[in-house]
Amino acid sequence: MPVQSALDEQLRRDVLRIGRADVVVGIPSFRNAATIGHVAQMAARGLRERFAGSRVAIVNADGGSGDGTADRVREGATGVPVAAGRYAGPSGKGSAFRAIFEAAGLLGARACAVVDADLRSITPEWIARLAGPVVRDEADYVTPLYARHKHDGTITNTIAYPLTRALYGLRVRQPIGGEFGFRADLARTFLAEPVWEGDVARFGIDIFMTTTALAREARVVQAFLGAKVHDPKDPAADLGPMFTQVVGTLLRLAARYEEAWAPVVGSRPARVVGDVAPVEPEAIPADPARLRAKFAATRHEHERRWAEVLSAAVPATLDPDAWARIVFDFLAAALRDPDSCERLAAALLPLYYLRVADLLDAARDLSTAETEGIIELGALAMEREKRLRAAAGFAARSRG
Ligand SMILES: Nc1nc2c(ncn2[C@@H]2O[C@H](COP(=O)(O)OP(=O)(O)OP(=O)(O)O)[C@@H](O)[C@H]2O)c(=O)[nH]1
Ligand SMILES: [Mg+2]
Repeated sequence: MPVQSALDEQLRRDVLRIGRADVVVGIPSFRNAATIGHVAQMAARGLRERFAGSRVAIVNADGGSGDGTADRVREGATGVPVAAGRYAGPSGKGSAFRAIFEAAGLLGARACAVVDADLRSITPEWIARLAGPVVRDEADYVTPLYARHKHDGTITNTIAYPLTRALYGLRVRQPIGGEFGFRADLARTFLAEPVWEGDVARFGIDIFMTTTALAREARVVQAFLGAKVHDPKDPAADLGPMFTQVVGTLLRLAARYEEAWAPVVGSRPARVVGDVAPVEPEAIPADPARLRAKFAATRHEHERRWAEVLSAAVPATLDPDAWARIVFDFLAAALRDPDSCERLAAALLPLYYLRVADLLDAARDLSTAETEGIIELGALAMEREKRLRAAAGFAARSRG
């Protein structure tokens, strides 16, 4: 249990009133009144229709929206008890999850699913696929698998997926997808980690959960969910803070779990629950020129650190091999000094802009499915880079 509760009074009261639930759906929110009613409605239907006979509940942990978000949840969740209130702790999705973990523990839940509050494409089946494998004791941790537009998920495609795959050896395609299922035991493990004041309290939460599950050898499966349609973000405008939170957390955990991943060579596929049907995701605009401009505008701030970290000069374009070398140089620096992970992630950001620009150019005339082939090449490059470095030791300053 955490030293300080992550539940505010209202949330705790609601949870205690509900008493017990075997299957819990958690929804983190911050100003999602326009969309969360639908999410609650689909979650309630999924729980009622697909877990009939189990005690179920919905927990909404909110960041202090003041826009009626909690009312929309209570209205939407017909026939399912709702606990809704604010979480305590730093503002962010991770703090909301921490409150959901704590609530699931108090409710004595066996399985929990979490879904974002801005989802438009969620159906009751999502709840069945996320929580079902855990309820049936076929899995400890369930990640989402969806068709995403080739311009969406750039943090996933450039680093979260390929690096997590190369390190821990499992091909979890959406390690930071936002929707998850997990055993309550695992939620207890998450809660016990001393991470709740930093980036994990914000958008580092997803990579923290997935990495913790992988490093502790939980049984991980992927749930096919069709397409993810949610409130869109402009990749050039919004992704900076999210990148540093996700990548800072990824590097820090890599330092912590080196013993778990160092011996892993290559990777194996992760099991998929549910039929994978072809889906055409909504198009997302992207502008490589703008990303290159951001790279050019911010590189000078970081060149000193690059000189310390990188084993070669930054090439004009970042192909999969060049990018894999850079990422493993940063990983090596993180292993040498785990307390520098946030600063390292910030220094990697301009290089990520450049890598995304190159990826967008390479995918310009390709379909979403064909782009997947490019992502695969990127992942294989990371696996190769890991093999090259293993002999010298992963923290070595540069390759001999
Ligand atoms: N409680 C709380 N929830 C948050 C906060 N920030 C985000 N969330 C929730 O976390 C979920 C995901 O947030 P989004 O902003 O949709 O982020 P995302 O979909 O992962 O990011 P993109 O893929 O870039 O669109 C949503 O349910 C948000 O309401 C916050 O500060 N507090
Ligand atoms: Mg979203």
